[in-house]
Amino acid sequence: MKNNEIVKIFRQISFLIQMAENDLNTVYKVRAYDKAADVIENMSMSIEEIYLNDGIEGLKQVPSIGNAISTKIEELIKTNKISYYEELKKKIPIKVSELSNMAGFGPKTMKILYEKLGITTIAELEKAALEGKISKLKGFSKGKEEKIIKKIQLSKKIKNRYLLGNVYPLIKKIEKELNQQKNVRRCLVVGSFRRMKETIGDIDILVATDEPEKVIEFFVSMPEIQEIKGSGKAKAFVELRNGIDVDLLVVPEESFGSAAQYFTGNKDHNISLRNLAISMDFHLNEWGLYNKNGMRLAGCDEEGIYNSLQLKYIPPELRENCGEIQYFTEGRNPPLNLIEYDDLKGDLHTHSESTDGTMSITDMALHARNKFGLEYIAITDHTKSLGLANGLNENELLNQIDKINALNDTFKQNSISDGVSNFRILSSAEVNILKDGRLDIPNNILDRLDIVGASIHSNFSYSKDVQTNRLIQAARNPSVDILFHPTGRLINKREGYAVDIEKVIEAASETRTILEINSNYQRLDLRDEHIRMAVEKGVKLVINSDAHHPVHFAYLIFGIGQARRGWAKKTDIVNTLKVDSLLKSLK
Ligand code: DGT
Ligand code: CA
Ligand code: CA
Ligand code: ZN
Repeated sequence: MKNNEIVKIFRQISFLIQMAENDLNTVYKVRAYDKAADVIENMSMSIEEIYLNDGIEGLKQVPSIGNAISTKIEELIKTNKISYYEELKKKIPIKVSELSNMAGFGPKTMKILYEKLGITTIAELEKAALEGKISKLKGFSKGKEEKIIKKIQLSKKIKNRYLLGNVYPLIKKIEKELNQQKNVRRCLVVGSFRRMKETIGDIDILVATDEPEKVIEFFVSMPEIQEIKGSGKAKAFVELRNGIDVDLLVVPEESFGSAAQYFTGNKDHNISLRNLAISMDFHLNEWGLYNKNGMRLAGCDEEGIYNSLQLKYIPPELRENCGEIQYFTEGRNPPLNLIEYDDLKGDLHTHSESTDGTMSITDMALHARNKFGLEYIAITDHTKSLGLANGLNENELLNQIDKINALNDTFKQNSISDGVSNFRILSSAEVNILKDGRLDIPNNILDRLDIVGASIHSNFSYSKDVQTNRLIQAARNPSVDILFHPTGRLINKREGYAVDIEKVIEAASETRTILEINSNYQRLDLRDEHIRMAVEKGVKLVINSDAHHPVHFAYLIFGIGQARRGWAKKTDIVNTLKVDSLLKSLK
């Protein structure tokens, strides 16, 4: 029994309980299954092995797995079934594996559709929506029906792609461990992962070694691997416990550069590069770059390949065949000075426990400074019309300013006495944009804050014109410095509201409003091609974590990756500035 199979079953049980049961215990049961699924999803050990070695007691050592859950796991491993799950499926005979995966489409909605229209599969759901049956139900509308259709179409398109942030920590760990092996000379994760693409189909790992068999033997026995799908002299093909496939490719060291180039891709970039080689009477493949006499010109490192083709080195994030080969032609263009992974000095979008964050302002600041090396953060708690997040009203905002001023004073004093670097908390807010583009806090209050971000959190179903106008109005507001997550998308889950991004970029340019690159790996909003449009128009950008917990500062690398994919330079990103220069640069 694989970890990801257990996770799937637990998530389905949670979904079915919410459809089938409604008593005092429901909430607790649902939470127990959800938490267990979250934990198992991120484990590097096999749950089955833990059980086989140490029994129920072993399972109970795993955080979030208690009595009830461990007995269910035992039953599953012993009998291949959970009778409680079978009962639930009998009670609610829907195709739960399909329907529970449609995020944003919860068990409560599904319950109504099952009871009123007998819907049990996605195909039936799509048919009912297309026939207009759903909008006729009480509590449903034409808009909701259209959303269902859109969601089904989206879910057909995105099958089987993983979010970069969901696999990143585990893959980096595997890369590091391979690099530490004595017989591994070099190891690099290539493919879409290296290009920092927002979603990943499979993982490609490249290793240079003189002892391929030994390395492959080590790799396929790593605890993160749950199934070996194939393995040969220079290759292995496995599935990790979280379900993602990995291709391991082993090459001799003298071909490491050409193989890294080839397997980093993308495919179209490779084809263009190969054509360029052909036009110079060369030949390029994963083993090296050769001239017409078969003499090897380059291959041990990527720079050598690019330079021999009279190109400057092209960073992986740009290898999407979007004009990079023309741009990087030697002697043609000024250097790009892309934003680098250590360029950020601050974070202008973070939440505290005053609203829907989970930690105090002090904890957020200390983590930002001590663990992530930042010099400043803005606390951007939500504002009053966002009831769900406990949004702050005018008075609470003013109180928060006082609190932040006091904290800044202690930071100053401590840094003088401890000799540690000074840190600045900026007072701010994530102000909610209302239906008509006005804000829910008046300008005379906003002007007391150091910096102001604004974003849309509701009324996603308005027309493109209305949404675009909301954002343009917010940009035109003289108190608004930044538009947060401008399109509202959630990758693989929600397309975001309809918006004419070109017009928003134009308005940002006219009003000197900064646009956000939200680093939360579910958002990455703006997306890469929008970033490139904004950069071309000279619009300033900010890379923010949107941290609701101090560990979320780690998301910033995904925002930086996205910014690089959008060809953003250090000078395009305002939070590469020192705090004083940043504040001076605001509109
Ligand atoms: P993914 O896995 O869908 O997220 O995207 P990639 O880019 O990682 O694609 P993948 O895993 O199929 O292949 C890894 C790299 O190998 C790809 O980026 C470029 C290279 N490659 C694969 N197939 C071809 C091909 O037919 N021609 C060329 N020139 N390169 C290829
Ligand atoms: Ca891949
Ligand atoms: Ca692959
Ligand atoms: Zn936020």
